[in-house]
Amino acid sequence: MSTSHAIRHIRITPIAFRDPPLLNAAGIHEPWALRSIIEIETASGLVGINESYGDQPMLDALAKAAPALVGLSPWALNAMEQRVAALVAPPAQTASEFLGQQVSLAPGTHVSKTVAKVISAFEVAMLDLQGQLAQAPVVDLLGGAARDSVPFSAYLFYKYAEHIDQPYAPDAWGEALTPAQLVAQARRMIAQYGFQSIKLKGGALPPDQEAAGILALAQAFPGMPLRIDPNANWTVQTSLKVVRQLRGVLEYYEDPAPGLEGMAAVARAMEREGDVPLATNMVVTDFAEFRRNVDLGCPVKIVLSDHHYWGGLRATQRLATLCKTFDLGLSMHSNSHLGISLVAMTHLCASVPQLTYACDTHYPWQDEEVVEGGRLQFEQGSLRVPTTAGLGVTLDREALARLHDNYLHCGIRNRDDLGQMRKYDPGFTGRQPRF
Ligand code: GKR
Ligand code: MG
Repeated sequence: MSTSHAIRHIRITPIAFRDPPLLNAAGIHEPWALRSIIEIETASGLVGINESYGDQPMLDALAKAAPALVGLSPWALNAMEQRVAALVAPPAQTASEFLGQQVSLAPGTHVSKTVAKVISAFEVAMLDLQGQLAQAPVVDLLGGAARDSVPFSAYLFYKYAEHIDQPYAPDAWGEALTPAQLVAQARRMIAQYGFQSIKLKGGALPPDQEAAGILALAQAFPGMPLRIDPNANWTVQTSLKVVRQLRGVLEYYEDPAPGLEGMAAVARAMEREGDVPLATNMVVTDFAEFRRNVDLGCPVKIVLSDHHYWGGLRATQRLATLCKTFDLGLSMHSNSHLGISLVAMTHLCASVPQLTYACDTHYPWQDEEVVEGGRLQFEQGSLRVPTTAGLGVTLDREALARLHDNYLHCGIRNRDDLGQMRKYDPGFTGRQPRF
């Protein structure tokens, strides 16, 4: 390939966008969510883009690794991976060891994931460049589309009506703390996006109240697949109590109890009762943990992957092959994100034949965008797989400048749901499992 397409420059722009006061096991979302926008420019003037985490350690790692890409061909993904791995310090502990210290809701923020996250951040932007060079959508570079649209689920959260800091006008969703308010939230989200399955972020309110929320959803949406995810904030005993309350209602049970051992204990007890499969984005978060799950006889039956921390789109395809080998289901986890991240997920999911469940997305909770043309449009809960070159989205430079300005002024540099919750409740310990 001609050297004129060699990588000349990498730009990383941190951004912040409005995020509602969503409750979870760790506490509550801060008013601003952070992301980074990655631009890889070739000598010929092409620009490949991507979106990833925006916490300070990630920005530092991206800045450290970026110079190593200069001079590489956009096709040289393996060389990029080697250079990143050589530059970014390998973790001293595994993700599980980190998780053991403090249950975290966002494996993507662990330092144990830094190499995989940086590789993913650059890989997607390089695939975008490859697509522009080949005049092919990214999904074609991944082997072609197994489906032409990708289904997502309605991702419900318990929430307050407004942020305690009140940095901007309250969001339009209002409070959701009761089953009736939760059903109203679901109705609104489904009317707007057409989702055909529902996930409830739990682990925030007492488990009986959350079980009542799911039962109210089951009544309001008969036949709709339902999931609950308390992010390991329940003991094994509580997990079993809740799943019994929800017998016959759940499609899958996501991360009820802490650790692979906790999940295995829940699975063993449920097996005797022929209950729902367990899913995770907390205890199978890399290939080493995948192996541990296999060694334990696969208590976790569904892996919720996330290309942002699994090492990219190609690594997630490898994970998909492993899931098929071990007869495990596969779907996708999400964090607060914008359109570039969502469209990368869409290309990936289109390329994975055995995607077995509708994917998570926080997208309805965001009201800003960084891509030209504004917010992506769902049709009946699904996103069409782009057919134009590369990712099929381009940066809206004005929006990027505005969101970067948000970042400069918001004062947040690392996600801190626990610290934010302490503003509402100074005695909040964040102890997990809490229930
Ligand atoms: O956004 O509060 C949140 C979620 O709890 C997120 O942090 C989790 O990583 O959505 C995620 C999950 O499924 O665990
Ligand atoms: Mg989860």
